Amino acid sequence: MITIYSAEKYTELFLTRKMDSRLDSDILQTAKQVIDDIRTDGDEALKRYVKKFDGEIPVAWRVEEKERKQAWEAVSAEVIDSLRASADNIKSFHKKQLQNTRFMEMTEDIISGQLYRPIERVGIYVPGGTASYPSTVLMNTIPAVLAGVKQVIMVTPARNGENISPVLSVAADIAGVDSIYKIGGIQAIAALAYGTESIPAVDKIVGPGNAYVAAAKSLVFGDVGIDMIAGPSEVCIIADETADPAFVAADMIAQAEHDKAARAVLFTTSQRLAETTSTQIEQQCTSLPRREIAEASLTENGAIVLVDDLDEAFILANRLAPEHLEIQTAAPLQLLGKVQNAGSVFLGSYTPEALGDYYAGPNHVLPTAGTARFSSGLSVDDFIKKTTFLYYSEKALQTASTHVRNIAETEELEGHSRAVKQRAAMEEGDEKNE
Ligand code: HSO
Ligand code: ZN
Repeated sequence: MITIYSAEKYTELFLTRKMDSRLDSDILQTAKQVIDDIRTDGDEALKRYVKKFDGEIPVAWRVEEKERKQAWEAVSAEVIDSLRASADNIKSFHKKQLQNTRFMEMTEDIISGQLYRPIERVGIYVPGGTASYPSTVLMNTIPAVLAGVKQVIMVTPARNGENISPVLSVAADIAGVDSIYKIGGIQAIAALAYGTESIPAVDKIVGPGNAYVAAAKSLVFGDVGIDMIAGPSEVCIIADETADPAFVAADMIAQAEHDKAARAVLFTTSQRLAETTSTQIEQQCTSLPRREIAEASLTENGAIVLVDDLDEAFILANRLAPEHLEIQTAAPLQLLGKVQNAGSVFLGSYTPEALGDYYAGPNHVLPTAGTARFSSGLSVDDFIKKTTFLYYSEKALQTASTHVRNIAETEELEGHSRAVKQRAAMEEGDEKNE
């Protein structure tokens, strides 16, 4: 099912392709229309589009306290317990990302620094349908709450126009979501970005979604912040002969079951591991409930690549810039320094990606499609703004004035130059208020 490639062939097929634009133009056009209409007509347009795309309009958009309370009855004690344990781990990991306002310089004459302030209102998009995950509610909400966001608003489509999935509601309570609205798709992004009579406008929208949601997020970006444009999930595994093929196969399948477009790739120095992993993949897939999806993903997008040595594996992995990078080798920690581009790294045979997806603490909202070259996974920083500040005494300005004026005059911005000159007697001959 999965193909074994040489490093050269893999590079030619997967690493030298021209990147297609990640957003489909028809979808963008539809998204633009919906956004424009909701922006001008508010709730009335929102209703129209919910009816058109989802069929049923919820009686009330907002999930009332009663529904949130009832949701707890519908979720088992074990799952609640595990969600809580996971939330605790995510909290302690992300708490350490918090930074205090800091001073870069502090003398009698010059003070400078950076204020850290939370974004005021954040919208969290949670997909409906099969990709509706409580873990995603925790991963998106917890860093926002820790950052000090005043209002976290979650949106997720109602099932048949009625209730939302109870486990999403419970996860929202555990994570600290303030209010939940039963809307999804482009219309939810538009409503959050611009506000309607019943949906409050937010300052930033985060969370995964399908191609329509991604297109809508890209269109509202600029008016509001967004986290990223998420693509299909990916895992890249670097393994030597010491790796267990059953573990490697299991992790590739775990990725592949997400989506037919998901991508799992193994870079290995061992021919034997390449072959046994391929056999393991076939065997393990037979009993998988999402077999069809996983097999399609592994056949179309999966790859096992033979490399000469681990250095070559890292060259390829860094070019791929995968969302998840697993290192299953004899001494994984010693290789961490070779990682240049990856969303999140999982070290050793007993650190499957699934551990990070659900429980351990690092965020599972990560850059996909090679965007780890220039961006990072979701963190507390995504919910913080940094405002720089500066103080100069009269004396300090005096000292700086020549340099400022020289540059201002080169830019032919005399007003800038005078703003300094007004305050500082420049040289002999210069007079204040000249
Ligand atoms: N692997 C996904 C996260 C996830 N897995 C949620 C299961 N549920 C993207 O990092
Ligand atoms: Zn996953």
